Amino acid sequence: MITLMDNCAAQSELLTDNSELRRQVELIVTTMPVIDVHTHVFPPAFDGMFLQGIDELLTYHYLIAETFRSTDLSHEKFWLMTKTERADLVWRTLFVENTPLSEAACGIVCVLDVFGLDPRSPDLAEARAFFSTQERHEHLDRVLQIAGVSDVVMTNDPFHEREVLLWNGAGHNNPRFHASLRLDALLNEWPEAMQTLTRQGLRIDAALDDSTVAELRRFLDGWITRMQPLYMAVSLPAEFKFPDSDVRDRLIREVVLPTAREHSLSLALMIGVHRGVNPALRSAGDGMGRADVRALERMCEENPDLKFLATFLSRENQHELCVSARKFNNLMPFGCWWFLNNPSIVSEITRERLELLGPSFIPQHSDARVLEQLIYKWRHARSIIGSSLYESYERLLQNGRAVTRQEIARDVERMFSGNFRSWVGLPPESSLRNRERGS
Ligand code: RAT
Ligand code: ZN
Repeated sequence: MITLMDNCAAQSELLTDNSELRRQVELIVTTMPVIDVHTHVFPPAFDGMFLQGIDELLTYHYLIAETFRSTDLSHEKFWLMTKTERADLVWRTLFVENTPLSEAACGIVCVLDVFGLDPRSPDLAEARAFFSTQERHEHLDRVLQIAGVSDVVMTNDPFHEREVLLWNGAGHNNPRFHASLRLDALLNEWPEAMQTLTRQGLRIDAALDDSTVAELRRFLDGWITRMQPLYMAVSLPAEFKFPDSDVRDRLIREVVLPTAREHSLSLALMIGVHRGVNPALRSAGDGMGRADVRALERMCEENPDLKFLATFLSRENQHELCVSARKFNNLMPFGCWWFLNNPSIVSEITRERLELLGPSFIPQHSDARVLEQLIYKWRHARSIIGSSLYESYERLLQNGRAVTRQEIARDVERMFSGNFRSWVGLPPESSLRNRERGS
């Protein structure tokens, strides 16, 4: 029988053997609960936005873009199809007529395999039968448990009609789902946002006079009260400059940053997206470009009392982001975003972050849109983060300093949840759950 003392001794034992070190790193990284700091996943209460099952998985915009690499079908004809027909086409094209080699396609294979479904099936009958018979809440809990995700941060848009209805109604009461207040519509589509807000009865002046600024501040205050977001967020084009002379700059300075200050909320900046590079692809048509990291540095420098989470879409910006984070401790790099979420690039970015920042960053977020994507995205991420971390500990060992299991667990916990919790002020898991139970 293993006693408590044996267990404590094992935790603090120095790991001087490479294969045992690797085994322990893998074990800790695969079992440590993670907070998924940026997703587009919602709980079942968000009617029509809780996406799950094989048809949603296969019509993910990453896979739609890839399907057009291997079919002659026109975009127009594709968009005329029903969701079921689109899913059938994606399956046939990427999984039957071709080998599913890409990261997003391999992810589907992983999900099917986890649920004991045949990834070589000629059609989707078996998978559809399985997913359509899962009870939503039980399935949600099962997926979160398989993925090892303790908490999910949603992307919540106060300009999204369906969401607005939900928040203005019963809201949701799933304690594992947290909101983030997304500001894209306000900061990137100001003319349309102005019209929407005016329709809602706000007094908005295009010249952004003082009373408009006050009205916009009240608008955000109201949403913060309703959603209780963990942070505010915006995605920005590669050309984003700060300071700048456009309306976005004024909105950031006069509305967003003062709101962040007043509510002690971090601002997440996701920089480098080119929206609608190919509009015919709709949601699959966005591209990317290299951004100027100096804009982020200036924002951190001008606002030392505010905290920023940041991620860049271009591989070329990753090293610069690490260096910026060494200069500004109000800057937290997070995730390998979207087109970067491929094993070769995640590995490179994670290693360069470990080398430049130690454990003081958030290695990954899933960006999942469909529930079951959490399974493959986290399985793949854990495997690469584990290898990168093992390399770091092995180098440490070669240099004369072994680590213990306890130290590995401390580092992994910090990167998988601790850094985020302390950045956004989310209480530790146990106290949060107790609070929700009313104790
Ligand atoms: O990664 C994605 O799925 C993108 O479509 C975007 O949602 C991006 O992550 C974003 O949040 O803008
Ligand atoms: Zn996203």
